[in-house]
Amino acid sequence: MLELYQFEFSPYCEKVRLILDYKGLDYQKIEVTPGVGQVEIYRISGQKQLPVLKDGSTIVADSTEIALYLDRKYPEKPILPSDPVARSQCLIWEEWADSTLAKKSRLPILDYIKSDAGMRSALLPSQTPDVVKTLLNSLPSEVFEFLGSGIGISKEVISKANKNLRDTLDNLNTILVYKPYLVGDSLSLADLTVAALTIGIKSPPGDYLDIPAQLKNRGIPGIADDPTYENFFRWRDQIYLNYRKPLTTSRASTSPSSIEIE
Ligand SMILES: N[C@@H](CCC(=O)N[C@@H](CS)C(=O)NCC(=O)O)C(=O)O
Repeated sequence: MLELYQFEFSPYCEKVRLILDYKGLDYQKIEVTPGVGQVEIYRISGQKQLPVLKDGSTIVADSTEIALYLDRKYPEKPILPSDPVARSQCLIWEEWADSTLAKKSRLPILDYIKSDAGMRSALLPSQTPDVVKTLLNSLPSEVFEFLGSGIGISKEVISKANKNLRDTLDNLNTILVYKPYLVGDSLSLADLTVAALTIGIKSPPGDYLDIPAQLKNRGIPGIADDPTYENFFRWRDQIYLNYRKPLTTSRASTSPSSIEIE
């Protein structure tokens, strides 16, 4: 079976999970412990970031490489258009989402996480002892405010980043009012990437992510709940409804294991 070395709340890992589900491929998730677990990832893939896919003796790192690999190796339900122009447009959208959309989302998400205790503990590896989670939850958000300002994130910078992200969501929202797919007339890697890369802005409402229930269908206040982007999130959630497989086990029973790679 395919094995996906991952972080549960990583948008790049989510992109690969969405592609795997879309293609109907079975896979096993292996949650990697940040830091120590990544040493082994470096050993097997020559770099330390996740996702990494293991398919028999083949190891593929980087969500784009994994997407291309999966479409080559498992061509049923293709995610890349066969028309060369559409294919190039699709890859340009994908690259835009992986870089620009991800970058525009980063600060607004960080700001949201640091002011939300539930969110902070949700992003810790599931095997983090409860005592550490409780301690982190009990810290007032001013502590995180202070840490934030220590690395130069002022309120003005955050508000500019929020405005930037809003402008981008506005554009996506408008495009999707007029057409159901970002490229051509069928679902492609472009749609799957944009859908997955926005889970941190607002998590999808269903039971897809191994995060506490109270964080589902929630996101950056003032953006996730703004009706201006309703069309975009309806489009995104429909992709989830159509293609993403819901979790089959609860958070408690899928706690991460340390990685084992022969
Ligand atoms: N270009 C990579 C980016 C992957 C990436 O940034 N992964 C993050 C998780 S969201 C990561 O592994 N961060 C840990 C680190 O950089 O050490 C891809 O598309 O897979």
